[in-house]
This record gives sequence, structure tokens and C-alpha cells, in this order.
Amino acid sequence: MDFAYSKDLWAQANNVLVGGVNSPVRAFKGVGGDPFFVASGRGPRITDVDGNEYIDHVLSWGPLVLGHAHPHVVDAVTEALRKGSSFGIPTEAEIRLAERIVELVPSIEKVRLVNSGTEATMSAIRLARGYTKRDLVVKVEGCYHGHVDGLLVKAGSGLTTLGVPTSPGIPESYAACTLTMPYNDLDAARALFEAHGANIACLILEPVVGNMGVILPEPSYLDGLRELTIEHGALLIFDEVMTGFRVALGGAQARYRVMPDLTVLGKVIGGGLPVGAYGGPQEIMDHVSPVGPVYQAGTLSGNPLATAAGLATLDILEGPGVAQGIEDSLKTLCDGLGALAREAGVPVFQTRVGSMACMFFHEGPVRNYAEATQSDTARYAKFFWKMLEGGVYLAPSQYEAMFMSSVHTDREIDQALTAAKAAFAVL
Ligand code: KE4
Repeated sequence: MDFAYSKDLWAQANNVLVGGVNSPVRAFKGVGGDPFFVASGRGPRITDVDGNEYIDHVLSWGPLVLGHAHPHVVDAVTEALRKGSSFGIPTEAEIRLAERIVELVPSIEKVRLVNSGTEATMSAIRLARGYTKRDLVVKVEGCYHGHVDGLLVKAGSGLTTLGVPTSPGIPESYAACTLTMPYNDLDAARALFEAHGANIACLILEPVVGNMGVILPEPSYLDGLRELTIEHGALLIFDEVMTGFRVALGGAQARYRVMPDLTVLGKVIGGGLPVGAYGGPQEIMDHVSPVGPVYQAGTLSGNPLATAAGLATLDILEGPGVAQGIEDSLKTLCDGLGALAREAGVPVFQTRVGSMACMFFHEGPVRNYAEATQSDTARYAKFFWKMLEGGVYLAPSQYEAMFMSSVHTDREIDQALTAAKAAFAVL
């Protein structure tokens, strides 16, 4: 495959963009080598600047549940743009998108639109602290909630599990307000709440983890966290930026029937444009300005283009059988990949829920961060590049999710499985 122009652009990018990218994962550090530059996308496929075409199973890290440049989304955004891109004045579309979120996500009565998942989680945490008048935040090791200062922490040593920063620029004192615990371990959660419960404002987690690969909650884990947080007066925050509208139309909370106090959304509700949102019961949300004292604001929050893209995406996604069809396509692909791996004698551990999945190069099981990070990332990297050669773009990291869209067809699935067969043969 020819990457000549991508290489040329990569050199130019590194002259002016930090690391050549505007988000680290795009630099392909997880798989080695240099990234290609994309020129366009249409439906399930993208084309790079050298004319190479790939089936896309990253879909902009989740937002493009209808694939690239869906006509309904393009028309809606174009029509909105002709009327003006931003006003900083209330518009009807913000109401309509908020109404759809309230209707679809069971625990949400009121919502605030923002511009990214990071902004949404940051705001939800500030609200939880303002509402409970407590400082401590609990997060799950391996979950990612955007680059929020207080959440870029890893498990500290010892029983206190006080967070230590994973990034320079975060004061130790700040990280110390974040406690960490392993996923799928209710005993660890109980011990942590026994020790700190009276000072814990909230527990935030990805109900289905998508940022250490895809890891599913063990039975009754989410229920257990719900009971525990109620017992200690802490808010339960589901970060559904990735799982929202993918694990189910109503998110993981609908699929697993566990209602959080606050929900964070993003990705799909923006249809590829910058949108985030946080929401919950009115009694909590009305603590946010201008109704309540917890301040949060944003110049472009709820802007006409992003709300148009989100509404158009939900128009199609809520159509009869669409979400189920995406789930069925992903099952077909994952079942095929599993069979090929077994045939080739390559140990993999597969996870899948709704329209997101993962194939760990790992004997299994993978139930938490410690187990996930035992995966054979070198083998994943080799698989990634062989799949790219076969015209299939997977996440350039073992610790990300694979996504499916409504416009991937049997043709794409067959091509992906053909590429995988060739890839497994040389792993
Ligand atoms: P953004 O600020 O990137 O819109 O959202 C942050 C975020 C919050 N919560 C969850 C569960 C997320 O997965 C994310 C962002 N996801 C990553 C991919 N795992 C985005 C890709 C990137 O960082 O470039």
C-alpha cells in the first residue's frame, strides 16, 4: 500500500502540531508506525490521501453510528448552516435534542448540553460536589472520562487507594481527592466506601467499560454500586459518552436497568459534531446555574449545527429495527472473528454488547484493568497492520473499542473476515 502523501503530511504535521495530532491516540503509538491521513468518508468506508480505502470500525471513536456523511445528517447540518452557525441565543433545536435525550435515557429529567465528553464529565463532577457538599470522587481504574484534571489519576499505593496523578500538571492535593478502585470488584468498592463514604461526593464509571478495551459488568455489579452509593449518600454517575445509544438506545442504564443519579453523554448525540451532555433528575440538575449555584457555561453549547447533526442521527437510529440491525451485524462479524482465531490457534477473549465490541489478544477472562493489561499488545499491533493491509481500519490500540454502524453490510463483513483470515495466518 502506498502511504507517500500521508508520510509527507505526517512530516508537515509534526512541524506545527504537537506530536502531529490533535488527540494522542491518533498518533498510532498503540500499534507503532505512523498514522495515515484521511481524505474522506462515505458510509462504512474511509479513503486516505493516497487513495487507499478502508472499512471503518472506529467511526470517529464511536459517534458515527450511521457511518460517514449520512445523507440525512449532511442535509440537516447544511440546512442549519444556511441559517447561521451559532447565536449564543436559545434556539428551538436545543429543546428538541434535549427532549429526545429525556425521552430515551430513563434516568434523565433535565439535561445540559456542552461541547465534549470531557466537559460533560467535568461539569457532572462539579455538580455532584456542589449538590452533596463533599469533595471526594471515586473512579474505576482503567476507565477514561476525558482529560479532566481530577480523573487523570491512577490507583495510589496502599489501602487508601488515594489517587496519584497520571499526568504532570495535576497537583498531588487535587489527585488526592480522587479515590480509585478496580472494576467488577464490589468488595473493593465496599471497603473504600466504609473508609471514606461520608466524604464521597460521587462514584463515576463507564457502566460498560470501553477504554480498556470493552469489558462488561459482572452480574449485579452495577446494582451493587447503586445500593452502596445510596447507602453512603454519594451520587452514582454513569459515563455513557461511549455506551449511550450504543449499548442500547437508552444506554447501559436501560440495558442493565440500573438508574444512576447523573448521566454523561457525548459522541452519538453529536452525530460527528462536538456535543456533550449531562443530565439527571430535576431535583439534582436544578442546582446548575442559572437555576442553582453550581456554575457551568459554554459559548457553543447546544449550537445549531451540532444539535442538527445529533437530531438527524437519532431520527435514523430510532427507526424500526435500526439499532437491532447494527447489533446483529456486529455479532456476525465478532462470531466470524472468533471462529477464525480458534481455527488459527490464536488465543483471544471477545466481548461485545450492543454496537461495541473488543477482541483481546488474551486467553481470558478479562474483567478489569489488571487483566486487560496482560493482553498481547504486540500481537494486536501485528493484527492491526495486517487488517489495514486487507482494507479494514480497527482501533490503533488494544485498549479501545470496535464499533459498528447501520450502513456496514454483508459485503463489509465478508471483506473484514477475509482480511482477518489472512492476518491470523501470520500472527
Ligand atoms: P471527549 O472529551 O473526547 O469528547 O470525551 C471524553 C470521553 C469521556 N468518556 C468516555 C467513556 C470516553 O470514551 C471519552 C473519549 N473517548 C476517547 C476514545 N476512547 C476519544 C478518542 C480520543 O481521545 O481522541
